[in-house]
Amino acid sequence: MDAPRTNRTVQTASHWGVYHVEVDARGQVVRTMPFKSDPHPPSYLASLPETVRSPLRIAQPCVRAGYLQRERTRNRGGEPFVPVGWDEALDLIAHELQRVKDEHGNEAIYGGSYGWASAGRLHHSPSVLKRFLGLHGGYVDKRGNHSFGAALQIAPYILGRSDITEMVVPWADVVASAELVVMFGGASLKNTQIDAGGAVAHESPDWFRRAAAAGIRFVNVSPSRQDLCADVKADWIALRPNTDVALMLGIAHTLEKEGLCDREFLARYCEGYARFEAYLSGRSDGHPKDARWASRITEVPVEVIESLARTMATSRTLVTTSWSIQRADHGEQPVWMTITLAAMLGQIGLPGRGFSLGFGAVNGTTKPHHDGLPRPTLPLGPNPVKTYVPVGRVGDVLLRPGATIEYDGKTITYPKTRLLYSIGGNPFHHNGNLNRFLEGWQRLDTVIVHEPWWNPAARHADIVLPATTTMERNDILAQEYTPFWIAMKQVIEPVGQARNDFDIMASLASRLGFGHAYTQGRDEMGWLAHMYEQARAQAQALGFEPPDFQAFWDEGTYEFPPPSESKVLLGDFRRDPAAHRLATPSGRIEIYSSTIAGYHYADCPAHPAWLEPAEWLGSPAASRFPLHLLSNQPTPRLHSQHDHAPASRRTKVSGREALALHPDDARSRGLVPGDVVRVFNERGAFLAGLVVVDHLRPGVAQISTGAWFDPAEGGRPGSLEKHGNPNVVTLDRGTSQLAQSTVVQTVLVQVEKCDSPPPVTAFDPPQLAARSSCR
Ligand SMILES: Nc1nc2c(c(=O)[nH]1)N[C@H]1C(S)=C(S)[C@@H](COP(=O)(O)OP(=O)(O)OC[C@H]3O[C@@H](n4cnc5c(=O)[nH]c(N)nc54)[C@H](O)[C@@H]3O)O[C@H]1N2
Ligand SMILES: Nc1nc2c(c(=O)[nH]1)N[C@H]1C(S)=C(S)[C@@H](COP(=O)(O)OP(=O)(O)OC[C@H]3O[C@@H](n4cnc5c(=O)[nH]c(N)nc54)[C@H](O)[C@@H]3O)O[C@H]1N2
Ligand SMILES: [Mo]
Repeated sequence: MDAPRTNRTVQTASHWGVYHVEVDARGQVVRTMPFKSDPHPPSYLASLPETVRSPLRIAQPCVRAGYLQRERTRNRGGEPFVPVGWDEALDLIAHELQRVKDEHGNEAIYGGSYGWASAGRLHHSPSVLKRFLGLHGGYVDKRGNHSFGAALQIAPYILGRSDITEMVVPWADVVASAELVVMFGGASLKNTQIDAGGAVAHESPDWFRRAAAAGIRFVNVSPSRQDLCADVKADWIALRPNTDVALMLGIAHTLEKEGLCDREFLARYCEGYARFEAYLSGRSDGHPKDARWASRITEVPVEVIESLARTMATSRTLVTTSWSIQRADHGEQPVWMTITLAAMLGQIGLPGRGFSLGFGAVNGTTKPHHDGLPRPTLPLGPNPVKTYVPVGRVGDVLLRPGATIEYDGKTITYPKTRLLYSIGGNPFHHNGNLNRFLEGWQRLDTVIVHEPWWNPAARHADIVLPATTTMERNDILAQEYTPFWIAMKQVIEPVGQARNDFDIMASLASRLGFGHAYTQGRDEMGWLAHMYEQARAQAQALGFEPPDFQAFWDEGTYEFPPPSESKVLLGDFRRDPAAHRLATPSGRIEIYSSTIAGYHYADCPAHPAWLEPAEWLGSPAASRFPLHLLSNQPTPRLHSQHDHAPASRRTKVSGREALALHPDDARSRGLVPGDVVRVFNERGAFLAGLVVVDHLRPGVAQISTGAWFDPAEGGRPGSLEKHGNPNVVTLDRGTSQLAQSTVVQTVLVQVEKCDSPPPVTAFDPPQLAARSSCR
């Protein structure tokens, strides 16, 4: 880049918004300005500019001291790091990748690297890693995701499709057509700040206001009143966590009992309702799922359940279920039961009504959008290794190589992993039961991480390479639900010795003899132009007219014209179910699935059902651990990203992540706001700063995810976590044998005062050692 003498303004973008950065002649960030088309830019827009030069940036490649001595001490997270040169680090990695491949085969390499990384279509770290490892002979990949993994796996059996983010009704249709919106898990405004690949325009606050002005009635079914924006003055049904299916069954039973079901819809569009109805009525198991039964489980009064059922049946109703509800034990069931309940109401396929999964879980899914707009894309290439593991089971894989599990109707065998390569994700953020996970992690031969910052992922690696951030490179934003292609331009030179993930992989590829196959002779701008022109040709074939790459890059944005009509979820199917058969065996919505029946899974029966979660307020464990812990997405950051930025640190309480309790629960424990509390169960313990709130139901504790994992004794599984990372206490079992997805919302804890809390060290860089001192 040239070095200009005056301040410049450069456009770049993140998962949470497009912005302009003003930089001075020395390359210092002066200020950031939101994108002109964004009515409500998020509060933490400036987090990246603020942290780009943080003292926590990794200055140069580093190797764990014990690893460098080839002792394989397996004390990851508990040792200093030795700074090394780039060539030495790259040689070390290339040799190790070759050794593992030669001695153990490519199945010993785990490359399913999970994580949100950065926005941008070229420098998407997990993609550049997979392209590289594929050419190295392959890697074990992951299946599914942490966000909506249970829905992803069960939806094909119900609807014959797995495009979960398309199973959302657009806001405009809701405002135009719905009278009643019943939201299981609410639709917290904070979640719409972001979208994978980049939120461009934040419009949700306006939609809530329009919905309120249209007189639409909202019902927030959640342990937290804050899950729905105050503007819509929602009725709040504060059920016990993880009991949504029981409540839905109670509503369904009332509909049946009072003759309020749409029988015609069920007969014409659904398969197997009668078998479900036998369960609902209790004929098949002796337990009628009536409102009284549901009330005992959910603690929602019988009258509330019955009256809600009646209103739902007599209104133009939309039922929505948040992704959080399926991130729990038996998370497949709320998804199935949501669709079943909507089918009983008979409004599926009508504009603004029916059901939605994850309405408002991210920014874009409630917006009208073109189907399948082309996007500039870096090809991943083939992966010769066919072994894969469900993403939530990675810790289990590391601990139990050779074990078999059931997964989606198949038996899979865990591989023996020797080397784990992780870029663009934070395993000490996304995995459940971190103490058990750390035990598995310590069994690996080698862990390689690229990170911009000394965060928990970097601190628990053997070899750490400093990665650039978005501000230090060029890229293109092209998110599925935005009509924009946005140029993301390099704002500053790479900080310290940081390199782009793509360039790091290219250097490794050339050491391993497939450099050209990896780069195909293109550098960063070469790839961007190539990816852009390919997408442009596809767009032209669809009748759009994006300019050529240079013109796009100079202009900075291309906006697609809006779609001419808004799609109605399952609208075609409703209009003509024969011509638009679903891809299920019956061609219809399967309320009973013979395919799932054939799997004989006790934890995922053939129709939606209430199955007791492993831990909940109604279980025996609640006598020892009487609080259900909810760990929701954070307001001031994206997961663990920029936890070290001022926007996130301002929200800490007594230096730790805030844990919210109902006043009764605080009082009965003698706790006052600002106390440092110890939150614990049999799996672990963490510290947090107490806040006392009236928006939670009693018996529920709530903490945001994303506090950087900060164990009192680095590297030792089971030590006290000092900063407030909820995954120290969460479970790491699978939702069921069908989806094997994550269950982090299913967890009971106890909370007590911590009188002499150790200081938080999450934001102190690790100790660096000279090579000689560790011999
Ligand atoms: N208890 C609990 N746990 C949860 C959840 C929950 O609700 N409760 N939610 C789950 C869900 S839905 C999700 S999606 C996951 C999220 O889990 P993750 O996606 O793993 O979380 P992030 O903090 O976004 O991690 C991204 C990492 O990539 C790094 N990074 C950013 N840009 C770059 C880059 O260009 N190069 C490199 N090399 N690195 C980069 C960031 O510094 C950060 O460390 O967490 C899951 N975990
Ligand atoms: N600002 C910000 N926004 C984000 C993210 C972020 O990190 N920061 N992450 C994004 C990602 S990756 C994802 S997957 C989505 C996730 O979107 P969601 O899964 O919808 O988000 P959460 O905040 O985890 O959960 C929403 C609410 O569900 C409620 N809840 C939890 N358990 C239950 C239950 O058993 N029953 C009921 N009825 N309610 C329950 C909690 O009160 C919680 O506040 O959010 C995205 N949005
Ligand atoms: Mo997610």
